[in-house]
Amino acid sequence: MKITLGLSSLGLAILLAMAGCGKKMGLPSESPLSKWGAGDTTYVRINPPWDRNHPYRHNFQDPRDVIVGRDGHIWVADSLFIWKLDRAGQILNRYLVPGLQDIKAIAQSPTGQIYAVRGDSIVYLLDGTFFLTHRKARYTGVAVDDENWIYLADSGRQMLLKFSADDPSQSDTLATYGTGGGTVDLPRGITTDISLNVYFVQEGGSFHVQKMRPSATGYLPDVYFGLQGDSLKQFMAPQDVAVDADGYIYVADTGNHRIQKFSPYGGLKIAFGDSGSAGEQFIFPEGIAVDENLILYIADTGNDRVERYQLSTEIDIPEEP
Ligand SMILES: [Ca+2]
Repeated sequence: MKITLGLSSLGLAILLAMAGCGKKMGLPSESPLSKWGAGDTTYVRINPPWDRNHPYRHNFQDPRDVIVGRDGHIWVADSLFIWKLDRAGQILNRYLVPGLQDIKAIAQSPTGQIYAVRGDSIVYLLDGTFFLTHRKARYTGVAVDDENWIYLADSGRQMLLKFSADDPSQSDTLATYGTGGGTVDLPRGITTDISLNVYFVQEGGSFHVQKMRPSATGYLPDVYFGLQGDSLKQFMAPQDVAVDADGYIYVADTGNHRIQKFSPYGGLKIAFGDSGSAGEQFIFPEGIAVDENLILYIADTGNDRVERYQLSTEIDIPEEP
């Protein structure tokens, strides 16, 4: 299926509608669960958190996405800025994109370009170049693969799409609205892996976490799970997903104020976090990323901070097939 791209050239004004800001969120969970781990493997918080009390003074305001960039840096999008940090948290730069506030998600291309989405548009970083828009779109997630294809979750039109950053006339629809695996209902965060599988989370319906794989005839549902709720392997308005080099899936279970980790097949490995501002607590965390050392970076949105967590051991846990 071909889609129409409203593509404009460099220098056009950014026209950003203020629509699409309402977000459904679950109530804070009253679940007694605070942490669950198999065996003796747990996630340990790396101190200090990146917040305003840190020596580097990370004055984040509602950080909503964090990525491990292809340039090796950590990039954070908050309500005003896109921040570029090194792995130790030192602030290397802070970009104000003119007219572009409340960025929902960011991604970095193989050439180092940062793409940011906010409701109805996708833009280049730095010069604020207006890159793509659609009147009915509400972009809620963005990813870029090694071949410079840009993937978008569009909650307005209820679809996942991708297009080539090198030739935007090349585009494809990956999924459309539905209730089963391989369909979307209010999709949010999206990411890809080295095999070009596509992972996304969604707020609506069921199957809140999904993996799709490319095939000769299009994208096929591969792994999908998750009902709404606050039990293990249930979700409340999850906003982001990350995948590591071994295919483990990490979900920002935003409305439950926790992180859940799954095997490549969807078996629950670990869940941790509950509502609050202390250690091992989050308030509506909206973004998650994982680096090559398996350190998790979590945009703890409601606490205005970025948290890092590391696995306490490398002990193997028997796989759930
Ligand atoms: Ca993300």
